[in-house]
Amino acid sequence: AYQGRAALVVRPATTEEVAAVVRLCHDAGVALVPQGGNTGLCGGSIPDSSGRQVVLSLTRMKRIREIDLANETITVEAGVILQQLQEAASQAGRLFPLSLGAEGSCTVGGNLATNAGGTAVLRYGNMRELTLGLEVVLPDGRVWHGLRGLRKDNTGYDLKHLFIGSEGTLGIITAAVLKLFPGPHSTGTAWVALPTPQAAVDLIGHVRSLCADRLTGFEMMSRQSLEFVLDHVAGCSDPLQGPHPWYALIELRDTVPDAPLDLLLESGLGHAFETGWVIDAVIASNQTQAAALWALREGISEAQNHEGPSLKHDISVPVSQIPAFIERTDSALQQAFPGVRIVSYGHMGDGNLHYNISKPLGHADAPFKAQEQAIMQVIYQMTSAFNGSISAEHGLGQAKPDAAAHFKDPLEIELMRAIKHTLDPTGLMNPGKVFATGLE
Ligand code: S2G
Ligand code: ZN
Repeated sequence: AYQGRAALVVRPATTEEVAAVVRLCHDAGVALVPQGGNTGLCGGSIPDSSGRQVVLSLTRMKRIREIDLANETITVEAGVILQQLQEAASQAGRLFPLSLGAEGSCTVGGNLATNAGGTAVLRYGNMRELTLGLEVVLPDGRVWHGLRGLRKDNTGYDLKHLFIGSEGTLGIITAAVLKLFPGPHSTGTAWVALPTPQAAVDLIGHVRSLCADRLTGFEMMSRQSLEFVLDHVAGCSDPLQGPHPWYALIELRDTVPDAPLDLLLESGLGHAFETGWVIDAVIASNQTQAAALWALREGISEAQNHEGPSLKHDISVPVSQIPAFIERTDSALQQAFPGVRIVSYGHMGDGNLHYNISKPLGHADAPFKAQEQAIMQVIYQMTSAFNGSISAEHGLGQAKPDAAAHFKDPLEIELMRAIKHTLDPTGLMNPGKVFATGLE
């Protein structure tokens, strides 16, 4: 989706090498574009077309430096692939909970730079909540050695939170101390059909009151989203009879081996049937069936690409407002752009919808793509009207700085610029990202 042309790509293997490259670029006035797994959806790791920017790839920094079981922490370098981190935690009998579709190729550095979310935020939080310490190469080449594994440290501003989510515009994250959690020994997974998004809101409230922290995932998707997957993802089939307007994938986890999570799901869903929140349901009877249900959910992102351009809108509103947002935005879009196909799905428990738009059936790509800005305006204006965010988890990159400048409070942009000018006065760290042109 984004093209660029780098003067060169540098692949340092240690923090000292990263610092040396940054110092050289700083002294030479050359802009740097940090890059991890390059799986971002907003072009945050792609250089501009000038051919003058240097891509600094963290992919050779792959060491897992330390696992401290008693402190429940793991210290990893930025180039470690998320799946490798998950496996290292599991081999140590622990869980590192961050999980998202790109986990086979995204890097921990990129997860930190974008404050990645994914499907377990409901229980464990974003990358921000999973991080205790950072090592960062600052724009002038100095190294901040902040790799502390402390859960309590009230000695002034919590500096790591400036760099988490800064998308490489304030410095280069080279390592982190991350939290580990007790590994789950029981999992319960259900796929349910719902009449409305409001039923999903009612259901998640009920399940959470019943299961508390054992509720680790609650993903919602529209029938349109499921139909794309059934049409384009091999090996996928509809778990229930007949089409239904909405679906939810519910996951429970417990550290107790053989915990009766299926019974908990059955009793929770029994009440949901009585109240009409649920039309139909299936509970996975083994891990294979559970994985097949997750494949339906994780397949949506890929499946959209088979239906022409997918105009992505990663928005969040208060959970209670999701039904009204969907109703009002769907009708506003159909009125202005009749026939557009709305692929509405996402992390219901976080109030985070991937509200993606595909072209009307039979229409050509180009005229639909030409409506991208107008469609985006309708969706972001409605998001704003619900006091939501125009980028819940994917960040701003080069795709959304203008929208952020338009929809965010000007005072927030001013404070962000003050921080940017303090840490990167020469503006060489990932220029053109996060800030709109002229606002850096
Ligand atoms: C997800 C992936 C991006 C998209 O699947 O949770 O974050 O909207 C999204 O296709
Ligand atoms: Zn997502």
